[in-house]
Amino acid sequence: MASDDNKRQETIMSRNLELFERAKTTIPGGVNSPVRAFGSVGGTPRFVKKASGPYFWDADDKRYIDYIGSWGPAILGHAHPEVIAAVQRAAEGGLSFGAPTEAEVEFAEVLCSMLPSLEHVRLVSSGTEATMSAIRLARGFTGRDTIVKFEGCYHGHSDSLLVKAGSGLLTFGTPSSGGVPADFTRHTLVLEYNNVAQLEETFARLGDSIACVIVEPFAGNMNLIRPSDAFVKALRTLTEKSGTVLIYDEVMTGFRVGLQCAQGLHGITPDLTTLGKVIGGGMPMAAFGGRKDIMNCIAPLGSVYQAGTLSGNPVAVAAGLTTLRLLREPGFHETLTARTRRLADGLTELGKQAGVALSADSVGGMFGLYFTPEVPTCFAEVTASDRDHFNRFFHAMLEEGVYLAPSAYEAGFVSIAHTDAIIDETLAAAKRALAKG
Ligand code: KE4
Repeated sequence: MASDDNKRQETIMSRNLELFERAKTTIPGGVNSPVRAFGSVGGTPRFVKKASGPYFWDADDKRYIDYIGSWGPAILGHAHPEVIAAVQRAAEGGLSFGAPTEAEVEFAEVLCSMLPSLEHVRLVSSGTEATMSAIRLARGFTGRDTIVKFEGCYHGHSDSLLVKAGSGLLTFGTPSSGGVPADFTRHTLVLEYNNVAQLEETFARLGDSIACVIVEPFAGNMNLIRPSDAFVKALRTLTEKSGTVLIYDEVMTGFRVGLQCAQGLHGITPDLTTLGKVIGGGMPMAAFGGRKDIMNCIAPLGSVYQAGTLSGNPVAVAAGLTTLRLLREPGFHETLTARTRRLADGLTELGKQAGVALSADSVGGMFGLYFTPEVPTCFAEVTASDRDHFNRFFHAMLEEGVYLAPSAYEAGFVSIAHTDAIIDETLAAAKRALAKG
């Protein structure tokens, strides 16, 4: 006979499960983006009913402390009243015009004022669009075809980026997704993140034929992985020397790791930068920009075509402008960074106390949690972590009302609404979750 609590638990699962089963009848896998399906951790996705500040409530009104925040955008916490009000005001004037507006000019000016490397910027609607366009632009500007990315980094789902490392040390990639012709990835070189020697060898042999290097300046799609100082320096030095465009993909790190993004922390000026997530505050908004001489190649000025029906639409711009204004308030990033670091250090300490091989790291408002004794430095080390233990921990935390990224290979995100008390509550939950083994 199921106890009342088990019955309640089953009832809770039945509402999310019911929605998941229903979703699968019309949406592939029941989700509109694969990672949401809990494929990596198993179990039933939680269907969000509403969200506010650091919390969301699922279809059965169970509250969770949310450490995804829409995979980064919700840096202010969900449904910030000033963002909601700005979106409502903008919407009352019309949702989208397919014509320029003053608001998007102001938004471009704000982005260029906040990020010195942006001399010109073009607004788009997703990170995928931003990176796809930046790569096409780099190829058009240099007249070269070869591009370099790093294993474990994700830059959206455009064809030439859905590629896995070739078999040999410097062999070109092969498609990592169905539906991508081998021809579409044969110009893509996949190297190892933080492998300076391999990067140097690649440029020694192929430098003059490489159009661009695209890199996550702090990787967040193979969990959080920091670049070494030597790697950061080599990326800039080698690309500068060979006339290769250095693209900092800051879709995730942009205004998340600091007010001047990862490039500000690195002291590096990339040639192009892609942005997304935070700059839209949860609305479909992304951007690519950088050196004017490169941006002058984009249509209608130059031959590199790029376009978008909803690019720069006033509602997304209103959310972005308000978000960027609020995160510029004095002390915002210092507070966010300190709280995120307290979470990471607290998790590391709990792992030690529980005798578990667990480590954690953080940069600004993003963190990594690894079931490995040491913080990993590359994709191979991340994949060596104890994924089964992570999955048990993930579900134990879900039961505790804490929502982590549903994959051992994703970073987590803290918002300014995650107070010290909420970090403490999370650590107390983690202690109980670790005790379950
Ligand atoms: P979108 O097309 O999903 O807006 O952005 C693609 C993208 C580009 N560059 C970086 C560094 C990114 O992290 C992303 C998207 N990040 C994932 C999170 N791992 C989005 C979540 C999802 O795919 O549902």
